Amino acid sequence: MAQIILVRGDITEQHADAIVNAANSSLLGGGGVDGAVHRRGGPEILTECRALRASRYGKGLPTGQAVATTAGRLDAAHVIHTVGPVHSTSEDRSELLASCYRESLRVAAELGARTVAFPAISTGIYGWPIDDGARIAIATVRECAAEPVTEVRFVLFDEAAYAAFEAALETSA
Ligand code: AR6
Repeated sequence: MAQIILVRGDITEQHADAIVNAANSSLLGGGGVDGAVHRRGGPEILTECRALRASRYGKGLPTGQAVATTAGRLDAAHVIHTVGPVHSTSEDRSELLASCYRESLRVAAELGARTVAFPAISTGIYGWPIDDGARIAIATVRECAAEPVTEVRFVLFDEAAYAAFEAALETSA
């Protein structure tokens, strides 16, 4: 069972074997975590993302899936890009959000990553309520994190996100 750690901070400043990016299906960058990852990681990441679009993901990376590239100048070996669902009040998309965590961990394990840093996927521009996003994140990671992954670190940008993850961790213990 992997250890789950919560930290407050900027995910692009983390040292980890794999850093997860809250991307969109174009894989070509955006705002929030995605913007910061490409800005700080440098152009090598985008070059690999473009190659992935040209080869495996002509129609884009589907929501809930994950794919790895180099981490460029980030202090990590890999960036794992995953596409969270946009929150909806008319449809339950929880399974797609859980899939982001599950698939990212599967890719991380394939890469031999021991430490994996996640942002709170979908809880920014994609509008997912932080308490529910935290609950799904913690429950899924508890269920799916397995060897060789020994540490899953959630990197929370603000106090509200940190508090939501802390509560989810306590509730699920
Ligand atoms: N480090 C850690 N957490 C961060 C950082 C950071 N540098 N920046 C923001 N957050 P978001 P999404 C928090 O919007 O909701 C992009 O345009 C933020 O406060 O990055 O999945 C993509 O291209 C929030 O709690 O991702 C997509 O189009 C969480 O990280 C879209 O946004 C996720 O916020 C994806 O939206």
